[in-house]
Amino acid sequence: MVDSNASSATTEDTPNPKPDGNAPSESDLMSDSLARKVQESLSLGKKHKFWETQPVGQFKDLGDNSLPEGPIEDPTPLSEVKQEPYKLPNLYEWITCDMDSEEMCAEVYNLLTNNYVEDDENMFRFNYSKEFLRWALHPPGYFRSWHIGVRVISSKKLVAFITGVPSRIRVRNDVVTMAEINFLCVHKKLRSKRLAPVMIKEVTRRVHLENIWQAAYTAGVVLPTPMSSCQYWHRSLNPKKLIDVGFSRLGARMTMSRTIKLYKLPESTVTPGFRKMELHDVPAVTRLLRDYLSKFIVAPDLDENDVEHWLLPKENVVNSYLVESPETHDITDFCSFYTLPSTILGNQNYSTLKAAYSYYNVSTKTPLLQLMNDALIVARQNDYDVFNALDVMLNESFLKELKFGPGDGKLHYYLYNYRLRNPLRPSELGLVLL
Ligand code: MYA
Repeated sequence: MVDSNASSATTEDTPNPKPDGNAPSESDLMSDSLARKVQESLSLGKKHKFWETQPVGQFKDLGDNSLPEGPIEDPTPLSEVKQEPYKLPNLYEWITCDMDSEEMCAEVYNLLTNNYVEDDENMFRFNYSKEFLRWALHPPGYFRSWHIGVRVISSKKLVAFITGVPSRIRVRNDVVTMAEINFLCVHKKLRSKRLAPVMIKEVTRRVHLENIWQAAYTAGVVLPTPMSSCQYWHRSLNPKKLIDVGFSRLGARMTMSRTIKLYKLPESTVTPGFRKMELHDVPAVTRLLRDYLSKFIVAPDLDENDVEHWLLPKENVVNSYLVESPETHDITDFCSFYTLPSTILGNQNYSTLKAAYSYYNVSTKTPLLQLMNDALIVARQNDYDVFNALDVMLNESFLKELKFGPGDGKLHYYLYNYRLRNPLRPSELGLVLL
């Protein structure tokens, strides 16, 4: 659905038929289309004037396996990090955004609500809530100085924003402290004036000042060079509304009533012991998650503080459920999703699409398919219109069977100042960025 940091509307309302045995796999197709995009941009002589100057994998090095994995540039002594902010065009000034302040948070919310990511057809725009923004920007050990705004000096209007939060990300066997960069936004009226590169350089400088030299981020656009290219899948929960607002289309030979029947879910969850996560579950959930995430090449290194922050349920922000064995009381399975509504642009009848985004899911005893079906059921009970999931981790194993359909956009994952020898398949990725 709406995305450029996400994907866009489903192209059909029935899940895709399974590819035949000889067809290329999803991940082959993915890297082919990426390779095509890169080829195209190289042959067009398309330059990335900014990204070519940055320590990121460059397109010309794709396929060169002789380059070592790991940091591209060494850290510089902190005394050599530029002490003063980058220069902005004359009429603008930097600010550090205190998201605890109601006024500041509202200003950021308004900038993003009106100017952040839209789908390719400009039908939907992300509408991160204020509670969500506070949660996303205040994890353990966050730096206020990484929440950066740009104002017009005369009017004080906020016109641009970028953020970082610290996180430990494991790449193979190395746990690297990184910044997760998100919410880059330039007001629609100030686009294409090369403000984004200045924003990125300024956040980089402030990250360096904390002696951190790597970052992770996602984008809907292809930049030099994705570590993985993933796809969003969408599971209709409220098909009539999704069709009415143009998010999805009625499938061939489908009527509305057949479609509603197709996506109907049971009234209540089926797994015995399925319940909401609570504070006292943090240690058990941390153990489950750490064990699960160890299977992926790139994944966050979560401790109990991180799990408490990122996964303890928070109304209208993040939902987490687990399975507590009725016999042993062991916590055996876990699933979670976050809430990211989108504004529906220019529709008479509806203004908001309520979307759930699959976050981290772990199954050890309950089949993943059943666990995720229960997640769909609670999402439907809570009035979500659609449940979205990327094809990361083991998600491919349930998407088609649970009637998710592929979206038509991609989400590209990137690392800054860290080279991987080869791009990863989505199933090798254990990371979900907000
Ligand atoms: S992804 C979400 C991005 N936001 C949106 O899509 C919201 C709507 N769009 C906008 O607000 C603007 O179009 C933005 C660009 C701000 C995106 N990531 O100023 P310009 C490059 C990185 O003239 P504008 C998210 O938040 C573009 O290729 N670079 O363009 C993660 C070109 O460079 P080059 C991007 O359209 C962000 C240059 O900017 C993106 O007015 C991660 C043009 O600048 C993009 N999404 O503004 C940021 N879009 O010539 C990187 C365009 O080289 C973090 N560009 O091709 C890197 C790590 C930093 C920390 C490091 C610490 C060690």
